[in-house]
Amino acid sequence: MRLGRCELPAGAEAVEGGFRVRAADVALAGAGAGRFYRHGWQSWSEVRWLGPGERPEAIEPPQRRPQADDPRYALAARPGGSGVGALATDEGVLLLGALAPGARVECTGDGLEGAFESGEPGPWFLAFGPQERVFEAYADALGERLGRRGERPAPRLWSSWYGFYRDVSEAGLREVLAGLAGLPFDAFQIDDGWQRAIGDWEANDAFPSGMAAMADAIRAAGFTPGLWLAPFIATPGSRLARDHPDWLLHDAEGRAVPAGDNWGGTFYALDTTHPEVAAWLETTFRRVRAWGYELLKLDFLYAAALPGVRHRGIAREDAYRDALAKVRAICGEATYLLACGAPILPSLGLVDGLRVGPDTAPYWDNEDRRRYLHDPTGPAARNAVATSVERLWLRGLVDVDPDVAFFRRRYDLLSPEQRRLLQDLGSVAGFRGCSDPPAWLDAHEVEALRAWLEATPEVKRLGPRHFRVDGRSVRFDVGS
Ligand code: 9PG
Repeated sequence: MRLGRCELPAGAEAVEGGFRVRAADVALAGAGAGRFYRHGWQSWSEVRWLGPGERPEAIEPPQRRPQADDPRYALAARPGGSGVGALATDEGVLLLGALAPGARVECTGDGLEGAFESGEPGPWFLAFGPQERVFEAYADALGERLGRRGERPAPRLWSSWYGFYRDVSEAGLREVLAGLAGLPFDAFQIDDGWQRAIGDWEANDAFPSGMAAMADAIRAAGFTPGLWLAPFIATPGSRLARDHPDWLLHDAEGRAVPAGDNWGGTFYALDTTHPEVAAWLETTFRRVRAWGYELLKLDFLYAAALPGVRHRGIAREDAYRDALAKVRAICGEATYLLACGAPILPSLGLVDGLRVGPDTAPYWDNEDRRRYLHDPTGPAARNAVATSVERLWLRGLVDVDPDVAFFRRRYDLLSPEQRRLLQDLGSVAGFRGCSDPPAWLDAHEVEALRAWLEATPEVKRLGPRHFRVDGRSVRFDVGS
């Protein structure tokens, strides 16, 4: 048996839509040159079909941008991606995907090589055929192995982020709640800005009535209360980091592992395998649930899977999945968990929704960062579209969140066509989110937003990035 032009690895057995094999590493050689499906590590990391022989330049400065992609492979010699890779030649698409966390797949030039970072054998899925079919078969195999969620329609979500950014307050959000009356949103999610510090998950002074009162107000307005947290990181100024420096993930030299730069400085990862961190996570999530929040946007999750020396010596993506499973167990099955900045494979089966691209923005491109720093993960509508559309195959395993669409023209630099593209992406993904403060919308824009939230357009896939949405041809091509 062969897989396109490649020889099947020893021990491979035929399964629905492809083959399975258990191995520490798998090599598929002789496929010929082709385009390589490069699957970035976490929600924000780039996903793109590289041209034959194309090798993207390292994101600048290398290894100091852990929030963009897996820092462990920032300087890898060969193009590669997280969990899954595919090679498209004239004959078809060859796919090699892990069915467990902790694997990387690289392009050799005329084939694919996959390996589990731990060096331990693990399950792989292999397939050859038309692009849509091999990814569908892989998704089915992943669902069987890691579990499926997101079988109900995704909640239509209002989020505070792309309207107010960190500048949220009880007074401001109460005004928004009043303005949203009658609009068909399911959930209202307070984003970053409510907390005392990253690590100190208590209301700050902008929320004088406290977070439980805020949840009550949201429910009274007819929406499911939602709240943003970044549970696996801390800023150095937080009480958490000051009182418990030993809770941070450390490297072999004993230095705290930086997880990125934001909030005016470097922030750090927690060692979620530390028993005291596990206990603190339990207290934190019990408190947030007791406040009345039933949708939790969990952000910067990749931090729990960064390379480092852990209290319990398990593979980093297994440590992440363990921590996430604990969060799920504490919150219960009924809580909607929306993962963001999250390693993709290790989140499957545990979360209801998953952000599948970088942040969108009320502007198209972030060209300086994209071109000069080789970083395609900066906030920009273009970047969000480019990566999200390459992860639509995850639908059916999880709600696929391509980030919000805009309806406002105020504080917005998008052209009508670009605004429309984001709206269509929400429709195609089946996940509709918006951050527009209703006070910024004129009557026409409110009606467009209402129609979009209510619609269930007929969507047909015509090509990898080409769709028909209610009879209109929509192409999610973003140019270079
Ligand atoms: C809140 C936001 C919103 C947004 C998330 C996430 O430094 N960074 O690289 C960086 C990346 C993403 C990011 C913020 C900073 O956005 O995706 O929806 O919740 O956090 O801070």
